[in-house]
This record gives sequence, structure tokens and C-alpha cells, in this order.
Amino acid sequence: MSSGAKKHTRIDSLLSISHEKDVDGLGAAAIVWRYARAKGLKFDVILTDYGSFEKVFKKVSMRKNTLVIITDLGMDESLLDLITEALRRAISQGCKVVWLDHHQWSMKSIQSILSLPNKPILRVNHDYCAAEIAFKTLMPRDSVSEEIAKIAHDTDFNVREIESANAISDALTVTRFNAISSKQDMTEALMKILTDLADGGPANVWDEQTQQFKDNLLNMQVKNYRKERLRKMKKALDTYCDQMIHGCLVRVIQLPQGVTTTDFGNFMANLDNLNSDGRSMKIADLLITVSQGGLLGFRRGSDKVLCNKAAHLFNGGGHPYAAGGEYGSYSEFQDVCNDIFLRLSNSTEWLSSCNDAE
Ligand SMILES: [Mn+2]
Repeated sequence: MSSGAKKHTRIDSLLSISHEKDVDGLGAAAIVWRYARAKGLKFDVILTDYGSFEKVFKKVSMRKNTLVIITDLGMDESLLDLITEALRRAISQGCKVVWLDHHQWSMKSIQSILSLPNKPILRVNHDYCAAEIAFKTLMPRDSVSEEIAKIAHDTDFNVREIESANAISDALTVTRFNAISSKQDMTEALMKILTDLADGGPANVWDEQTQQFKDNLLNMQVKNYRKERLRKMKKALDTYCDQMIHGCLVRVIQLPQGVTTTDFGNFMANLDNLNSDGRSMKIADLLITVSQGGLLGFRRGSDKVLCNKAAHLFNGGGHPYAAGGEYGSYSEFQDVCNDIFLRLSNSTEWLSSCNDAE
């Protein structure tokens, strides 16, 4: 070797950056943590959400000799230059970048990351959730990581078959709501669940035998949260608008405060809930939730409709089975219903059978 050969510094630490909002992001971070342990790397984690990338990548740009692993976060296109520059700087200080995700990536964003020095790894696959990609890429022979990936898949694809997945999802929601209302740092607030998950997988957080959380305080918090959530969702059934449009039953309903669209969507897709307390309602083909601030959630009760195409009529997007959009602030709920029905009547794009030509 010539003395002029590039000096390689050793990677001695790992910085995990993952999505704070769901079990997939949390699970991916737990798997990355297990990887750090297996490799003997000092571990740091930042759990974050879109809108905070500027702050997060500033921290990344100051790292030295660090393996930076980003999971369950897509590229924020409006910050593409800032993000690539932060990564470039980190790489020049001996860092290496691995980005594992399952969201939509533009060609431009993919190329920006892949053209960085020191062979960055970017793996984007829509068929799996991020925790599954982390498991397959980093810890394929680790059974605990496999269990974590399973519960992430169950919640991310809304399969809802694993009890511990539902429980941990609710625990995450409670903890996040508490952190937001007390203005606590999100990573700090979620550290206990993340640590327990990384130490021993879902079984270390939720006891299948007793159907309880191992942490008593968390157990009580989630129990109260579920009780309160059920009360609010039942109450929300007092006001809604139904209309048949292009042969589909469309329902608009107000999203109760402190309830996630996914939870409310699941509640509204269960006939038992719709046919209690003297009610008899059908499951809507298309359910649209309206939040207090005028955000819209789209869920479907049949595959006759495409939620992403419906959301597209309201400045939004997402998946065929779940999407989000925007209405804007309002005062009369009935006006919102009328507007939404009118816009859906004027389009057939959101019907799946009309979309075959695409
Ligand atoms: Mn995800």
C-alpha cells in the first residue's frame, strides 16, 4: 500500500433515525438497535416525523465515524438539497449511510442518495413494511427481530390479527398523546417501549398469557385510553351523513378528538358496532372522517372504491385502502358533507372498476 492511500477510519457508532408515529417505525428502530449490539457499536436513536427533518439532519451532519441508518421515513422532497448536503458532510467525516424504506421515492431523490460517496445503501420496497426490510437486511437470522417485524406488518398493513401488535400500537398512541400534551421530547417519551422491544421483542412488552402489559403504569394508561376511545367512537355515531354515489354507499363522519383515523376506521368497519344501542347501519363502501381542523381520512369497506383517488380530489393521497386529504376549516358539518358528496358525484376516478384502463 502506498502511504498516499486513503485512510479508512473505523465506524464505531450507529445513529438510528426512525419514524416516531407507528409500530413500524418503532419496530425498525428496535431491530437496528439489535444490529448495533450484534456489531458492538455505540447506539443513539432519534424518533421523528415529517416536518422535523431539518433539525434531525443537522445532527446527522455533525456525526463522525458513524453508521447512519434511516428507517420508515421517505424523502422530504422540499428538503432534498439540505438532506443530501448533511449526509455528504457526515460521510466526509467517516460516516456511512443506510436508508431502508417503503414509501414512494422519486427518481431524483433516489439518485441524490445513491450518488453520495462511500457506497450508500438505499433499499425501498413497497411489498414490505420498514421493520420487515430492516429484519431481512440487517438481522435475518435473529428470531426476536423476526417477531418485531411480524407485529409491524400486522399494524402497517392493517391485518389486525396479532393481539400484541394492537396492544403495542395503542401503547404507542397513548405515549405519543401524553408526550405531545406535556411537550416532552418524543424520543425520550418512547425510550422505555423501544428499549423493552429491542431487549426481548413484543413478548417483553406484552404478556400473551395474562393479556396485560408487563409495565403496570402502561397497562393502566392503555386500559383507560381504550375505554375512553370506545365511548368517544360510540358517541360519534350520533352525527353522520350517508349518500349513495355511483352505486356506492359513502359516509362522512366527524373524527372524535384523540382517536386515530385507523382506529375509528376499524371501528366503523365492524357491523357489531354499527348495530348496537338500537342502531342498524350498513358498513359504508367509502368512509370519510373529518377532523376538527378539517383534515380528511379515507377508509373503505369494499374494494369498489379507491381511497387514494378519492383523497386526490381533496389535495391528498395514499393507498387504495387508506388515504388522507384536506377540506379546510369549517363551521357546519352538514355543509362539509354536501361539498364532499358533490365533489365525489362529479368524478368517477375513485371507483375501482373505472380504473382498469390505467
Ligand atoms: Mn411504515
